[in-house]
Amino acid sequence: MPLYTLPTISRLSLALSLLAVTSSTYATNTNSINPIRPAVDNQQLTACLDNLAQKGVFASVKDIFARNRPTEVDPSVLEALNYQPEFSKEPWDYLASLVDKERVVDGIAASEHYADVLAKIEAHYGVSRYDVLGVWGVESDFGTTLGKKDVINSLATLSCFGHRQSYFRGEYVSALKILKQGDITKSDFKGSWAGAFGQTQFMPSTFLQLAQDFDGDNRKDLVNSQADALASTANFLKSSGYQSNQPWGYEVRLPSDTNFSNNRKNKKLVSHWKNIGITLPDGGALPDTLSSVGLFLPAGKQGPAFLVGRNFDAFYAYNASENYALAIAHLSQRIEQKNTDVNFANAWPTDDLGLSRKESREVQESLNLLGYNIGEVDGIIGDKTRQTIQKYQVDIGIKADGKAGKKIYQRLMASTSKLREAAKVQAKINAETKTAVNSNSQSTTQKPSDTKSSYGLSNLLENKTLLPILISLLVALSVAIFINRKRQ
Ligand SMILES: [Ca+2]
Repeated sequence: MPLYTLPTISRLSLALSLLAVTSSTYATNTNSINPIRPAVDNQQLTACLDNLAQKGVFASVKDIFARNRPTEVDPSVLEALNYQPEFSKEPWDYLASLVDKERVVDGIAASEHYADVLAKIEAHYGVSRYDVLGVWGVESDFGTTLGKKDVINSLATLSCFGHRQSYFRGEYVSALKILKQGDITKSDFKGSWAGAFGQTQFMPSTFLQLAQDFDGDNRKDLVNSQADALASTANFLKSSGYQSNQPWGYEVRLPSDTNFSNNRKNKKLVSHWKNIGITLPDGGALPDTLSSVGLFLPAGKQGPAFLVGRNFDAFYAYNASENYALAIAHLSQRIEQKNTDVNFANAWPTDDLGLSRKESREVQESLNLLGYNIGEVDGIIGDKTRQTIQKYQVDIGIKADGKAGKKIYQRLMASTSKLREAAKVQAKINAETKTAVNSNSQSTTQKPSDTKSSYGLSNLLENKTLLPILISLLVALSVAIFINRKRQ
């Protein structure tokens, strides 16, 4: 979500309050939000909106305000506002889910599918198509994850309750202006709990300043039009100081005998960094593609190191977080290189790396198979998943840190391999039975005896391939029941 808004609004303080559930990827996972239910009621909302209706700032949107007044508080929005993360997230965990193989593959496909419009945007705004794709992929997973909260209802609630009412009232007025202009319809106006919406996840005030109509239909439709959304992202980056034909920076190798501190804002000539012994990861000389760069060390001197320029700062402007900016930079580069290996040349300083979304889904599925109630399998590691991992760690007698990394992933994969195999077989049987039933119900000539499923228990027992799997399933189920009993 871009936090580039009116200069009178403190982006930093908002950033601090929003960072906990910063990108839409996390904000939409309500499973991960603690149930801190504020004491508010619908009558208070009505009284507050009556009061707002009298304020001058709402005068220009009086009619549209009256026609779209919510009557009920959305408590989940206030829970999200008050959310305090229970577990800290290391940079390698953050990067692993935002820049995984799946997202790079999707980005490469998007670069080909939208090649024509991306070329036009690149020519018009002077912003690399890969940088636009990097933002698009991180913000909304290439337009597939836009958020489900009604923006008007969320902003009405946040304008009347909570600790950011003044800021959100400005966004509420902006959202009503967008509705009045007809750029976004009420039914399309869905987004994160904080009101960021569309494929670019713009806040309403950012939309009013920077959204573009690039497909020429006289609507700035950041929900349905890829051309509008991608052009708006390019326009945002350009207005944040993006320099054409410059890379965001590059990964480097530091000399081992020198101390360095993390300070990307302290930009110096490339020659300065060369003179103190910094090279490319393979030992090659730093390129002269950027004149002035700063050193960014996301995990200190021992982890990956980067020299970054002005365009990295433009990514940062989108969401006031250096790791967020690195996610965009990294995704952009891997899409451009068509390289699905998302590891950096220098390893992160940990023996327990983060998980891709696929691995996170497998962790959740495995916990479900073992009888833990993980809820929705969404590949998002929120508090609920980590609390469940803690329970599992207690049950098997290892350190209960709730950490969702490669170590717990490998352990779960090993202990549920038979269960997952059996679940796959069961899913296949279900699918084939369904197909058989469908095909039989469509046939009018078939005899009743033909409709009998070929997967009855006797058939299963006769089937030499399925029998060992069935036995494995029974053994694995016994293990799951054993663990369950131990927990109780
Ligand atoms: Ca348009």
